Amino acid sequence: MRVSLGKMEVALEADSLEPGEGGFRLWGKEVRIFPPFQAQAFFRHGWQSWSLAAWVALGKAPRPLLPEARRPQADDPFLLESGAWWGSGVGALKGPEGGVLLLGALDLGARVRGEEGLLLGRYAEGSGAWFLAYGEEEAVFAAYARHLPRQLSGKPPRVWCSWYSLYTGISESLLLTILDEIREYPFEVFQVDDGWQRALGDWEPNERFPRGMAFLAEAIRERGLRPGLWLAPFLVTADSPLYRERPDWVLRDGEGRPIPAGFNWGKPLFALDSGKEEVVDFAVGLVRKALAWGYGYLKLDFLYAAALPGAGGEGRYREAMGRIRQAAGEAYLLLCGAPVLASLGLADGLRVGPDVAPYWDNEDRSLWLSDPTGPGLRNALRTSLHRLWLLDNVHVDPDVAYFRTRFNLLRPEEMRLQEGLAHLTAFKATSDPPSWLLPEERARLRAFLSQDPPVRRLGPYRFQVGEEVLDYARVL
Ligand code: 9PG
Repeated sequence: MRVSLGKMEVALEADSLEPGEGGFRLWGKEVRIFPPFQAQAFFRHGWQSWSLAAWVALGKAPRPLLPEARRPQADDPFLLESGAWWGSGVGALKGPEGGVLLLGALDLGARVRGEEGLLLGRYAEGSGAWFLAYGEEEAVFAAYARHLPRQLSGKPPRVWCSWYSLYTGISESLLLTILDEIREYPFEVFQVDDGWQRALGDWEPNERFPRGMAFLAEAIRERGLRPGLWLAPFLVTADSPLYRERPDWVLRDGEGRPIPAGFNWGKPLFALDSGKEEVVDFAVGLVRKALAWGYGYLKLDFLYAAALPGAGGEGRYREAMGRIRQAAGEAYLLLCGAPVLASLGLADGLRVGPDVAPYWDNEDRSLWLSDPTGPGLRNALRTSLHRLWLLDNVHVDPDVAYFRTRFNLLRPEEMRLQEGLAHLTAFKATSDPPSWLLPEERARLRAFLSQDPPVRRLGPYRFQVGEEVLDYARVL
């Protein structure tokens, strides 16, 4: 078959096709598109929030991650293990004149491979629909995004999040102190991150929260803020009571061995089997519990654990998350570590990159382990910048901005890039306690929260944000 995309004729193989808005719709388990140009670059879209999204050079094969870095929390294992360039759900080739040929799945569980003369799309199971377009980069991604689910609930929130300053060292008394410190700043959400729970799977407050989570939520609300809470509903560790009590809930391989679902906090992580109805009931119950405590903003994290192949993949993830969405009602759901395309329409906010950190890059990990998903500002900016085309589908969360120079190795111009990205997405968050800030840093934080400077795209990696021109080229 041949189709005419603008002025370009493209040969392709698919079961069927028809013209659609901004391009063509194709159908097939596997579709092949043959660009009439020699592509130089491939848009490689990682599976979940933390996975790499970027243009990569087709001349070079993907650098295999060293085994230490080939962790299930980095990406779809299939993508990590392949010697070819594959992406999750969507892929694109850039022609010599800069024109972009995009192939994007319209159903779940698809991968796209890029070669100099081929774009190949394949559904892991069954068959499905595809979108094909050619044109200017921004236009073709926007056209694809219009075919995907969307749910936009007003403006993104302004969040104080405990993670990137206190990490797991949070306590009721420390958070109450910070609540007082931020009184003068126009935050909307005060989000308690990881560190409040007894264990993964044991979602009760630990000894550092002596008056309980409902008490803390009430204290947050009294200060006019919306209480936010971090949960990882589908994770468990071997030292958690849940692991002993419900061994049948742990996702296992054919031999009955627990499937590794990552490594963090110095121990292996395991997934709860979202394919089991009881596990989804448990996750829904957990969300209900947090809502009953008074938390109206939930950061649901490590969600890829509910979308692993053994549990039923993205299809099962969407069923499980659909039930959570329903139980959550009007509460704000920020999904993190989440399969990106499969989360659209269910998430209010979606983390679109790896974690920021108070440094630019950890070269031990990014260079020597070839891992682009570790914490660091460069990795976070790179992937988030390549997912801005989702801005009309979901609140795009590029992670927190830093204002502090204390406990921070970032240069001011690096911090500006993250601050600018927050203005671009309108999702404004920080973890800096005002008491850590110098007077001029406090003023900057206040301005960040209270002003919405006009943003204009000057080029793929150049933006005008208010008076400033921000150039993200050094991120690439
Ligand atoms: C809490 C944090 C914060 C953060 C989340 C998530 O091992 N890993 O690859 C890994 C990736 C991200 C991560 C933790 C571990 O951070 O993105 O905002 O909530 O959990 O533990």
